[in-house]
Amino acid sequence: ASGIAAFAQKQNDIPHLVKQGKTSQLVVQNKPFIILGGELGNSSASDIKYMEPYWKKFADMHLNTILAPVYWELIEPTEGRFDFKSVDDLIEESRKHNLKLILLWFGSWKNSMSCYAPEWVKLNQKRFPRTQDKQGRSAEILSPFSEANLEADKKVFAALMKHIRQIDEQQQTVIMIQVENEIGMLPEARDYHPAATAAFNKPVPQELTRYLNSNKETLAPALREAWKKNGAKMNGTWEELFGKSLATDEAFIAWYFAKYTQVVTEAGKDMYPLPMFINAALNRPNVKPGDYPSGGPLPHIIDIWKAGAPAVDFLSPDFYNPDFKYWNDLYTRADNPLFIPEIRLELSDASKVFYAIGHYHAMGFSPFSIESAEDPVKSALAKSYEVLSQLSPVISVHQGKNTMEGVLVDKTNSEQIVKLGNYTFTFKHDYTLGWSPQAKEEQWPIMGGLIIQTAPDEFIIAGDGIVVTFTSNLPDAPLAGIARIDEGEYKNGQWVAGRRMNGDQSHQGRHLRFSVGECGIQSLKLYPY
Ligand code: N0T
Repeated sequence: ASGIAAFAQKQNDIPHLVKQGKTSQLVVQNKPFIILGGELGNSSASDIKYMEPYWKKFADMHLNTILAPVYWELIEPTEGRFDFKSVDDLIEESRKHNLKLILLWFGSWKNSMSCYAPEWVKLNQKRFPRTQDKQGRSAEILSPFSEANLEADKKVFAALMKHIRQIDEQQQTVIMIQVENEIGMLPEARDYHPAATAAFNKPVPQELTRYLNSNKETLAPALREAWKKNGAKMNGTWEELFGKSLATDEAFIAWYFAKYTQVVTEAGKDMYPLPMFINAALNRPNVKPGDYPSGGPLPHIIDIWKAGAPAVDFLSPDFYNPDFKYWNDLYTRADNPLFIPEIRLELSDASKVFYAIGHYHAMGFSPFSIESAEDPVKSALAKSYEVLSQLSPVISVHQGKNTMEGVLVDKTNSEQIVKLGNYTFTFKHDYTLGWSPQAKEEQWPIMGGLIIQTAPDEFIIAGDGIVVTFTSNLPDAPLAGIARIDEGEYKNGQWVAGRRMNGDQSHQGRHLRFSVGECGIQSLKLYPY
């Protein structure tokens, strides 16, 4: 191979993203990889002994990836002196337990705050300035308007990525990096440090106005409105272009958070270009900027982040909010594949993961504080992950294409229609049958599943607590009958059929069903008539 070809091959070898249809896949060791993950509690990865009892739990739960923090204060206790023991321990244990790692860079910012900055940073506020409120009081948030703050973060992050390359480029245990954590401004919508205010009164950088102008059709609605109102004027201060409002303050700080994170990300990628993403603490409706972590990579300002931080591969939602669909819709875009790095550890996760992967073709899913999982959450998630790990090779083939869909049902939204090929599928919550005694209860558990079309008349359906009926879309043969249903498993990517599901199991040829708690995979062949 020529030098260039060999170089390209080598570049391709490290974990990277590849476009497939409407999404991007994570490719690890040259195979698509679906992240069946869990994120560690914040302090758990600081002591490898503390982790000892949990590795077996992760195996029992069929996790393939752990999301674990790297703490600035631990890896650079003294300026310029790096100690990567905590990272090395984590990589070594993950390898022993056959797990991949997504490292979370707890650097300048962690949930808005800068609590992971080392002492030598915290104690030297003159050199490492903080954000200020309107009264000029400092918060424990490193100001994004300080060159010294940026330099310090850049240096340590670059050192970290260089170290990871040295110890892991061969084995590739580390597959992605989250840069910072839930960046945002509190308790004001923007920084009032004099350096920040000076930037606020300067013209909006051309880099941003140009981006907004050339993307004006696809901007997030609020931003599109603001931009229209301003008449697409290219020159002026933030308030001249966007008006005097908290929303403008937030847009302003978002831009500078994005620029800072961009520089940190680039410094890391210069050493080792793993895929890198940022997570967002979602805001709540009718809460004003400053009352939630403002200026993070939120949907209403996502374009500012895209413009300011192009080195960041994608932006991700952390779910501690209701409205799973609402937020996922906003984070799934042509320029943004969905990954869910955090979701509150609860029973519905076992269903939501099917919907995330089936409907949004998500790259992966990861409940928070995974080491604390106990039954019934633990076993429900374990079952979903087991099924999804069997299915991963099939899912990977269909990711980004129109041959895979997902469903999520509860008592109020108990039915969902899916069209695939020549068929229409009606997915209902299992309790709509009224056959289970629990169907009479006030609350129904959230259930979910996914469907993949593998041939014109053949489908794989996986999930829990769903019942599926079918019709044909052909005008001269509007009905659909079951040719056969088999329960089964994928072993090393090969389908191995188990029971033939007929009689009571298919309601004498009327439906396909997973009763609540019976998570599994069934293969279905239909015929139109
Ligand atoms: C998350 C986690 C961790 C009732 C919270 C969520 C993690 C961070 N932050 O345990 O701190 O590192 O990314 C903040 C959202 C809380 C909303 C609570 C609503």
